[in-house]
Amino acid sequence: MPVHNTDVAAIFEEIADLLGLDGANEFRIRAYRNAARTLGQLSQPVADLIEAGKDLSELPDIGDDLAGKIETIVETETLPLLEELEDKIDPAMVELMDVPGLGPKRVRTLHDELGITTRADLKKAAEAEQIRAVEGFGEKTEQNILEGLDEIGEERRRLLASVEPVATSLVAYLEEHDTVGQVDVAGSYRRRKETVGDLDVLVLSEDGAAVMDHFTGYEDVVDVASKGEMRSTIRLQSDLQVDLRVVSSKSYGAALLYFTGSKAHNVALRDRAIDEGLKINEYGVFREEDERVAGETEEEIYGLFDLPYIVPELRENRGELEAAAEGTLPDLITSDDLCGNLHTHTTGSDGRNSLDEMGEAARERGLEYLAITDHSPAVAVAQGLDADALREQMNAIDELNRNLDALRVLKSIEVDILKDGSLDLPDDVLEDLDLCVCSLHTHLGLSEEEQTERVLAAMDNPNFHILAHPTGRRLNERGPIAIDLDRIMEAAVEKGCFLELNAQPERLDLNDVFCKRAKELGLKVAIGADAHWKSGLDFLGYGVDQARRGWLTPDDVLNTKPWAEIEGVFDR
Ligand code: DGT
Ligand code: CA
Ligand code: CA
Ligand code: ZN
Repeated sequence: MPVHNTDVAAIFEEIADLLGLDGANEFRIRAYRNAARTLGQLSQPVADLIEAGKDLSELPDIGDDLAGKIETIVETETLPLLEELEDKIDPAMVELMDVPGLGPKRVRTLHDELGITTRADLKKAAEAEQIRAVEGFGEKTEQNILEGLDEIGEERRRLLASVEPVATSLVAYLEEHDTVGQVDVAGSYRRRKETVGDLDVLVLSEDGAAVMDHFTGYEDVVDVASKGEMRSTIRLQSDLQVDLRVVSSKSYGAALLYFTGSKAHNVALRDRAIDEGLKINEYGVFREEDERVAGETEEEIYGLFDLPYIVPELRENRGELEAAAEGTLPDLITSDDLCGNLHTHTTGSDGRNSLDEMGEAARERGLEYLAITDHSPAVAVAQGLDADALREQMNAIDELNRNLDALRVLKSIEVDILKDGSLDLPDDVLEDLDLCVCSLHTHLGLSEEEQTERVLAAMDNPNFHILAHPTGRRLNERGPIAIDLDRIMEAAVEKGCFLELNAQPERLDLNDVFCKRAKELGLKVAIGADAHWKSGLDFLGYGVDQARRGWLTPDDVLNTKPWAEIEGVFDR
């Protein structure tokens, strides 16, 4: 895999941040930032320059030392200095930079003046009004910090995708034990929430003590916070907390239902129980005098309330109990229903695999069609395609399609919506594409009114088909932009456009709530992997998870249909 200019720039930015946290001198920090900027604006891959024997120190802001470092990064994908700094700086301080308004310099000052190293310290100091007293800060900044902390939360929540391999290994380990009959990861993980606070694991066994010894002996455990026969809590190397409960078969369904949650779903179900003179808890459902009437399976418990089984993804008390009672639960989409992907990058812009490689990967995954959507020129760091380069790619796609039978590669582009609502490529080339995916990547700070008008104006172009990652959020990094999605969704229905559910684990944008809203408006959603390398196509599954949480059926999703059936909708 070639190292991109953006990768090198990211390492330099990271070094600059870490040097800032370390209290290094300003000139040294700025040297790395300037070099990162030079790399970001370079029109040729540095890897190619090096291969051609060019002297990198001739580039602006790159001296001999940085030129050498760039070569090391291109060769090894990392830098000893970066690793040194990562070892030296407390990761909690690095995380403090996620608080909006806090850069390395301010984090360093707060550390030196008030001894702040964690989000909890920061919150306490802000609430005690200590921050306003530090030079360079003030009441307003203190207020912003508190609001920022609220926004991102005190604890970092994990991306579902990053927790999945950890959970899978743990389950496999627990299943190895002789007395274990069943293992389930309940909680937000089972509901497939986009982020997870901790793991709530249930184990079916009649020998709690033995299971707990096995559990706390797992090689990935770094801390045992509590250990009992029925319940233990541990912390894994990745800092993830796991609550484990051992349950016997007569209560297993009740425990699974209870610990799957959500809390709001549990409370609503408990209210139904009270109405019927029943008591429901994690041990079972009971009539007066503690007579057990159900508990072994979830189906049995829902059945007691005359309800069909409700899948975990719907258990958020957003109308699922009512729908279940009326018999109108949606028949949710599954990964098998998807037959194409409408958002894919290649080495044509910032992807890591070639057109042919991405085609092959799509075929291996059984997809029937794959839209190639490289960036347009406005995304300079991604070295977007201009009209000529796009025409060239379109020819390459024709050629590829001649050699493929099971897969159809579609000509497309992820074209930037410019500030005035025009699209970043001329209409005559956009017209010749199969479809056009449109994105906001710049001017994300416009007011809600301006941003909404910008997108509405863009939708007036008949070449506009799908609005990609509509709110621009990046989980744990950046909240949604200010934009009136209700207006945009209504306009999309009217004009025949669509919105994407971008399936990248840190985007998942549209989110579950907006998916449900789209469905209510009769707007179909396109699930797009936004794959930048081959296995990026597997992100589609995370998109499907959120689509299910958003009540979507196969009919509510554009790319569950064969290309022949949807081709026409892109002819506005
Ligand atoms: P998380 O860990 O923050 O991503 O979210 P959850 O949903 O996994 O929540 P967690 O780990 O605090 O608790 C697991 C489940 O246990 C939760 O989904 C529902 C149930 N639960 C926890 N606390 C309560 C409660 O106070 N009342 C009821 N009815 N259920 C609760
Ligand atoms: Ca949990
Ligand atoms: Ca928990
Ligand atoms: Zn993209």
